[in-house]
Amino acid sequence: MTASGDPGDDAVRPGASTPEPTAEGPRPGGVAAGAAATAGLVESLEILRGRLAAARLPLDLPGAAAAREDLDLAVHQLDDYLLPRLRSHAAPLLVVVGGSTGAGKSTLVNSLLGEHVSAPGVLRPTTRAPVLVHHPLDERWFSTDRVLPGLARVSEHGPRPGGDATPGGTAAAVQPDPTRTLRLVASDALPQGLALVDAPDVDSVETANRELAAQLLAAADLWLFVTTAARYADAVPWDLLHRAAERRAQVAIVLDRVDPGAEAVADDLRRMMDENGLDAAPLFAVGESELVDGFLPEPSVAEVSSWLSALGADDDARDRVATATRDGVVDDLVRRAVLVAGAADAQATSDARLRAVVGRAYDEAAATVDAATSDGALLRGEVLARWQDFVGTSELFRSVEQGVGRVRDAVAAFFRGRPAQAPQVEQAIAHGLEAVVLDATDAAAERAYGGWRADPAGTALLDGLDLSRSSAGLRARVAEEIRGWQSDVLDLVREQGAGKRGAARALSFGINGLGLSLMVVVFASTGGLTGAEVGIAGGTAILAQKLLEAVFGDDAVRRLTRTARERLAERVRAVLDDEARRYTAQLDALGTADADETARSVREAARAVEAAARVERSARGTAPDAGRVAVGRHAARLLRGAGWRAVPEDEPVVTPGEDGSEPAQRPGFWRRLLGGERA
Ligand SMILES: Nc1nc2c(ncn2[C@@H]2O[C@H](COP(=O)(O)OP(=O)(O)OP(=O)(O)O)[C@@H](O)[C@H]2O)c(=O)[nH]1
Ligand SMILES: [Mg+2]
Repeated sequence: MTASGDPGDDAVRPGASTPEPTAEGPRPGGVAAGAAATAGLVESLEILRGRLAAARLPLDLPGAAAAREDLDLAVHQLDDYLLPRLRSHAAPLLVVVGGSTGAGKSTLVNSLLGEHVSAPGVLRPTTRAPVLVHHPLDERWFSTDRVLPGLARVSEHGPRPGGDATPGGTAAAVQPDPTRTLRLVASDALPQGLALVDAPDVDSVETANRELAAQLLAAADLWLFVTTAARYADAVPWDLLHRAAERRAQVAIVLDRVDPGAEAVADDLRRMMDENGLDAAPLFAVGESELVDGFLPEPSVAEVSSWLSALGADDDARDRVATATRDGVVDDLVRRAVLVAGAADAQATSDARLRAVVGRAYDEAAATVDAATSDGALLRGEVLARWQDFVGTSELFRSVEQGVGRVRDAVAAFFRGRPAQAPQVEQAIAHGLEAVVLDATDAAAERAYGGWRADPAGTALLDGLDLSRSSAGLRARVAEEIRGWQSDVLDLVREQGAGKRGAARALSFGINGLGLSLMVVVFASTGGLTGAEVGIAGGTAILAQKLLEAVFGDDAVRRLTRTARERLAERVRAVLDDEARRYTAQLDALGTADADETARSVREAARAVEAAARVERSARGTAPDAGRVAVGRHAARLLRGAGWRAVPEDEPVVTPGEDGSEPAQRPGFWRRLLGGERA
């Protein structure tokens, strides 16, 4: 979200050099530094937001799900709360009424306003679309997507009579998903500078409700958390309250529908709050009573009402609440971003590990093929038999022992007489070679698959893919590459002959024979192999080598052998690479190869936020009023029940500390909330 075009933006954003004057006139000199520091913080947060939004944690590593949640929360924290809060310092304080299902949240909101803005109900969950109530003059802060940009606005001017809270005037229009909308209600009953949100239940049976409730609470300057005697110890609300305490979000708790004589419950809740980092949060107990026209009696809501009214009337108090929550959220965001960076590093490590498993498997296959095609192993069985059919006679061998000039003639004559046998040798070689490559490739697939199966991130990637075996078209592909190589070999021989006048005659008839000879030499080209040592295979190779040397000379044969081997290795490698890519393509699609870059950039941006926050906090020390607009001065309005005086002003109205000492005073509620005073 950007602030551009936002009428409510009070211009504390990057590049805004001169802060706008407040209602009190131009800001003093020290304020400029404060505004610049705020702009610096906003800028660093925008950079972090961009990097977080681009971050992906797709590999299913242990802890990745939690990190993804952190990532999601961090982006929401920025969009829904932090950036809008910083860009629009003067925006009303957003008080989100959240809590357990059916605890009486909507009834409480209606009762505080004395208006039916949100429909309560016996069916759970009742509230799906959150209702945001604001003073009519505060509408501009909420009608744009400045806050909660993901929720569509449905505007209502004033509550509907009889508590029918469905949006009016749009009956014929397509109803949007209630869990993705924000109903805006303008109400005179609310002080300017304070907005109330009636949220869905945090422990809803509906996932969308739960998620929306959590999102709304994360967007709040202040939580008004409603629970009951039956639910106050439930796990889900406490999960949220722990998170609030962790990030120092400002919280007040309402224990609703307390039966007479059940005061021990309030004490127990107070104890839980103290033990769980919410010792500074006020607790209000609202007694169970008959509703009148759907409203709680005024005395019942008097405490909550007075407290909220006091907050509405006090600029400094609101400012401190908002600042305390926002500082906590900045710190929480940095912590979360660092966790995300750690998770991104883990993704990069895992990506590299999975690639290495595949790399090793197919490198091993290449090595196996290399060994099996150079140690003479191929020169057995069918290949040997066909080769012997081809060269057959020892006559040739004898002529090879004679002078070079005669040999070429003899070779030419020899090959001329035996064209029919050549294709059979070629075929036998192709078959043998094919079997070697296929075996090695299948073994590599097994190893790669096994390696990925043993890795949690790998297992998830294999789901639904048939990667335990080589690809279906492998046999045909290998056969094609081998044919290609055999033709490479013939080309090599042909090229070699073309540059050598004396070889022309031998070549005119003997291309195939010389090509086969070269293949045979390749298959026995491991250093040190001799006929005596490797028996018949070596002997076969020696004859082939002598033939080639007789025609081309020693050097040329060495060169030809090396080149032919290289061509074979290249073609095998191409096949293996394609097979390996079936695995690595899964990782490529996820883009986890450069996750370490993501980690680095997120970490760097988080550090920059940390530094900018430090600057902003110290600048605030010198200019505490930076950006604040004096709304509260006009907000003498009291919420319903606030004027009720059931207890004298100086008597305790909130459950005091366990030892009963220092009872809280009504005017001090919000001061305790701000941590300045302890009950
Ligand atoms: N008698 C009595 N009934 C109440 C009181 N507070 C709420 N109720 C009733 O309890 C039911 C639930 O109240 P809601 O205000 O809808 O509760 P909620 O927390 O908004 O519920 P969800 O939106 O579903 O989470 C409704 O039928 C209310 O009329 C109360 O103090 N006294
Ligand atoms: Mg409700």
